[in-house]
Order: sequence, then structure tokens, then C-alpha cells
Amino acid sequence: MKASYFPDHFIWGVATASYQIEGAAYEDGKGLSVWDQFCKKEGAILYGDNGDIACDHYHHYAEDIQLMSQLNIPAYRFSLSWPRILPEGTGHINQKGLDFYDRLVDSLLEKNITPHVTLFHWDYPQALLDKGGWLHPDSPLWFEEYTRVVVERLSDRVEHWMTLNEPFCHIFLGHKTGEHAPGFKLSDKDILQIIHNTYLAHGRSVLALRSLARRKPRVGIAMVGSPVLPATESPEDIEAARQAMFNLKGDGSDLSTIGLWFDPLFLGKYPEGYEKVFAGVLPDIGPEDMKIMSQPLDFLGLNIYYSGRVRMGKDGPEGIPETLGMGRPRTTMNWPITPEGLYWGPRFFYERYKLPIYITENGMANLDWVYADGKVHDPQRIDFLTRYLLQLNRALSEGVDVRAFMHWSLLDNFEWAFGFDRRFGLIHVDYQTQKRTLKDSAYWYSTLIQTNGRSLFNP
Ligand code: GCO
Repeated sequence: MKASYFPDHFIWGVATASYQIEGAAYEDGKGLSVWDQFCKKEGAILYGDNGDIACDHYHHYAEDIQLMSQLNIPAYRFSLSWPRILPEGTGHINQKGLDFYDRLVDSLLEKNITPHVTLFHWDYPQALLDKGGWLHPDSPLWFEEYTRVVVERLSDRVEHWMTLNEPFCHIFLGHKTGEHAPGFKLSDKDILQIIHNTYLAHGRSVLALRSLARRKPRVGIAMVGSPVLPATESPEDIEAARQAMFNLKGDGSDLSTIGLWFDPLFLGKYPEGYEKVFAGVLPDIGPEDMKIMSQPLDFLGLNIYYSGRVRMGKDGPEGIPETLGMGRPRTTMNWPITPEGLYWGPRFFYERYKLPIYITENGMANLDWVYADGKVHDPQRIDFLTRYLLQLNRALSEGVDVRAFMHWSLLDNFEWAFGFDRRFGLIHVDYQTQKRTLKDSAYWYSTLIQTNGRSLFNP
């Protein structure tokens, strides 16, 4: 393929999340988040790192915005820290917390950078966890209250909203495997109830945004969007990939089946066989619940990193487990490099849910350091992005309605349980000095943006 299919109004951006970059964990009246607490747990985070300071973005935001502006980045996806705004999760409002986001939004707009706000990217208020967290029947109301406070303050300037980031990771890694905050290992029954409550929270938040926002909002959600890839492009293998993504299997693995996470939000029902597969552990479902959680959205955000593959076997889809080994390419997360995810992901999700697609995250962790020449050379990242974006271009060329691409991440940052060990940024951060250095990939991305993707074809 030689032509660039990125449409004229395609949104190029970069993404971050509050706990991963802000620091100032104990400043200006911020309440505790579950991540503040989790990081104190022995062995929870690699090398005992924590987000107390992180990229100190709370104090360096002007510099970070200046760097974005220098790179001509038109859109910035960031999240708000719920406990910075409502230290107890509900009730008392911390004006200084809201003031920070005011300054951030104003500074972005001054530089013509469009803010894309995620309301919740995992730094849940500890005070609410102490009351029962997402298992509490009032948890959807708590999130609605938080949404109202934010919309009240920012919606005169912010138009682009995402309610939640990756409910799958937050719920599964946080409450099932215990790798992420709050570090719980709950029963399947509790997990299904948490999904249900989280989705009600999302629905109520969308309703609040639509009824209160002063500027007409564009509302979506950022989901784990890595598809299952077909082993070949035969119709049978393509069908196998679809089935593996969306159909429940009843083999004990269904808490990670994509259909379980997407269908309630976008089709207003749990996938076929839900009652049977999860008999005995089903959540309480009120008569209006499915309607509330499936509020119409303006776009579907997909975070896509890497994928597994299947082929069609005699009895349905068969996984092809071997994605690493034999020296295959991988990132420093040990994730295989599977660029076709940016073709099949948008295609499969657009086909099933018929919403415009935003790629809300894509990128890779690399072993980056500042070279003797003072620069950060990261050809792997440039190659990774080239390969992935060419696949996105293929999706666009076939009519998939993709509207945005947000690189994860603007800056190296706190990569959750991996601490500062995994660097995803276009900008290198020296955490000892807080010095920022633009990586080669930052300049490359800037050119890509300025040519609206055409530089992919004339590197
Ligand atoms: C995510 C997380 C990011 C991660 C990134 C790399 O949405 O999974 O949003 O916070 O840092 O995905 O693992």
C-alpha cells in the first residue's frame, strides 16, 4: 500500500494518566488513592518504586505542554485524579485540585492543544475503597457525583471526554489477580458484580455529561482493544478470530473474553450464554441497568498493544500459543510485536459495534537512555510505530471509520507494577533530575503529524 488514507480531520495525539505522571501525591489537599497505598506494600512494585513524585508533572506541566507545542501535537489525552478533586471520593471538594486542572486545560488551549479528558484511570479514592469500593451498591452514584463536579468546572472548555480507562485491567488485575491496586483476589461472583457496578457508573457518568456539559460533549470510553488475530486471512480463520473474541466458551476462561466486556456497553446485553456460563455467580441486575450502562456513545476508544492468534480447528477456534521464543521480536514488556492488531482491532470492533474508533493508546516500552551525544536514539520505537500505523492505514483504506490515534505515552512514566523500569515515552525523563529529553521518535512523530501520515510512505 502506498497511499495515505488518514482523513483530513484525523486526530493525532499523545496520552498519559494522572497517577503515572503527576506526583504531588501528598500536596495541596489531595486525598489518598488506592495506588498511593498499594505502592507501600512490600513487593508490590518493582524496585519498590512509587508515584509520589513520578514525572512531577504537577509542577512541570507548563514545560510538558511547551514540549508538546514544540512537537506540534494537536491533542492531549490525560486523566484526572479523583482523590485530588474529591479527597474523600464524595462530599468535600478540594478547590486546589480543581485549580490544577483549570491551569492545565487553560495552558493547553493557549497552545492550541485539544484536551481529551479521561475521568478515571485507576487512581480510585482510598476513602471509597474503605467503604466497599466498586462492590458497594452506591459506587455508581459516587462516580456520577465526581463527574458532576468535574463537568461543572471544566465543560466550558473541554469537549472530549472518556469515562473510564480499561475497565478490564483495573478490575481483573486490581481485584482478581492482585497485581494492581488495590491488590485484591476476589471471587468470580464479586468480579461480575464489580463489572456490573462499574458499567452502571459509566452509564450514569455519560448521562451526567450529556445533561450538564456547557459545550456539547463528545463522550466515549477507552477499552482494552487488542483483538485476537486470525492465523491466515482465510474466511475460516477470520471467523475463528471473531468467535474467539466475542463468544463465551464456558471453559473457565470467560472472565477474559472480549465480548463479556464490550457487549453490555455497546449492545446493552451480556453475551449469549452469560447466565449459563456464570450460573451461581451472577450479579444483581436491576430492570433499568442494561439501558443505563449502554448509553449511546460518540466513539469507541481502543488501547491496542499486542495480540494472540487463532486458526479455525475442527471444533472451533484453536489458539496458537507460541508468540515469543525462538528469538522473536518483543518489547521490554516482553510483549510480542503484532502490528496487524491495528488492522483487525478497528475492523472487528467497528463491524460489531458500529461506532467511530479512536485508538486511545498504542506504543512500546524500550530500553532508552540518553546517549553520549546527548540525544535519545530509539529506532525500535520508530519501526514499531511505522509497522502499526501502516496497518491502521490499511483499516482506513477499507473504510473502517478510525478518527484518532493517541500515542502512549507523551513521557516516560510510572508503569504500574513495573515502576519506572519500562519507558513508553516520546520524551525521556531522568527521574533523578526531572530533565526531559526529546527522543528521536518524538521528532519522527512530529513530522508524521505535520504530514498527516504521509511521511510513513516517504521516510
Ligand atoms: C493502560 C494503561 C497505561 C499503561 C500502558 C502500558 O491503559 O493499560 O492505560 O496506563 O501504562 O497501557 O502498559
